[in-house]
Amino acid sequence: MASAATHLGLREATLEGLQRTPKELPTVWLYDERGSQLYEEITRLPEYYPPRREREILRARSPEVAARTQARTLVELGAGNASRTRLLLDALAPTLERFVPLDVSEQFLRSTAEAVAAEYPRLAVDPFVGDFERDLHSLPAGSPRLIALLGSTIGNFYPAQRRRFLSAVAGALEDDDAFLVGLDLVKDVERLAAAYNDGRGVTEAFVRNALTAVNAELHATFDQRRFVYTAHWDPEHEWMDIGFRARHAHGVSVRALDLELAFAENEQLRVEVSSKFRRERFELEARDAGLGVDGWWTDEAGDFALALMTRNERRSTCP
Ligand code: AVI
Repeated sequence: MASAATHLGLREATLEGLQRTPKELPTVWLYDERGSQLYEEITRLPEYYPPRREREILRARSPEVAARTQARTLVELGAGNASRTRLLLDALAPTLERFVPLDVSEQFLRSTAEAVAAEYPRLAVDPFVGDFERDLHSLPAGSPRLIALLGSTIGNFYPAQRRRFLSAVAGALEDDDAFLVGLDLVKDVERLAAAYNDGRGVTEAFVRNALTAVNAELHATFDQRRFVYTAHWDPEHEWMDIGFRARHAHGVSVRALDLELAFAENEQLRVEVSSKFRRERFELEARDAGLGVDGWWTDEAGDFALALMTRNERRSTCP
């Protein structure tokens, strides 16, 4: 199993994030083992529609994706339990030789890899522990490759980060490779708010787990009772803004970072943003990054989209 040296990077990013306005924790704190389990639970919540919508599109369109890409290698970034990936694996069966799930959670990744290997005995399954923002350049060869980032995970990047990421993908793609991305689309605010404020409080538990993880790993003193969970729609940025606000003024120490934080009453602590997309704007962003959108499919309700991209230069030969 390959491994990425993300630890030092995460400390630096945490130090930097907590000194920003608003204060912020890097999203990666959400995905320790417990966080990954809670996220799986979120994907089954009635309010959290994206996985069902994406599955609907994959069910209908995977054969077309397979016909267009003829992929020998499928790389799934942020694979989780690869639940929707199986639709791609089935459709790609005639050409596919290798599946490379990549995730930051090693234990979770190991069980995903074992499950897929047992279900698809003809497939080489090579899990890769890593952070796809940093490790794109070290992905295994084996063109034509299909690199997939499902679940609208790209929505958790800030716009500048997303531009860098899309440029890095364009740089990592060989001529025959393709990139498939899942995108949650802008929609009715009530449905968006409900998706991140579920009735059972699973999303809140998922986001609170980031505080527990930082307390454990960085010897911090975040007190859950002093923070109220919040997830609201930001119409200017078209993202859900997810995290906490401090119930009252208080201090938090992050001993491993030698950091003393002062929270004012109602001050925000952001843990993630979840951007929602519009087709035209996304296509422009992709083009600027060096990627051409060759396929765009939505579910019947128009809630979610899958975009299939190749490097810009190839577009003239691939109408
Ligand atoms: C992983 N990512 C796409 C999820 C989202 O919808 O932004 C993470 C999530 N956060 C709260 N609920 C789900």
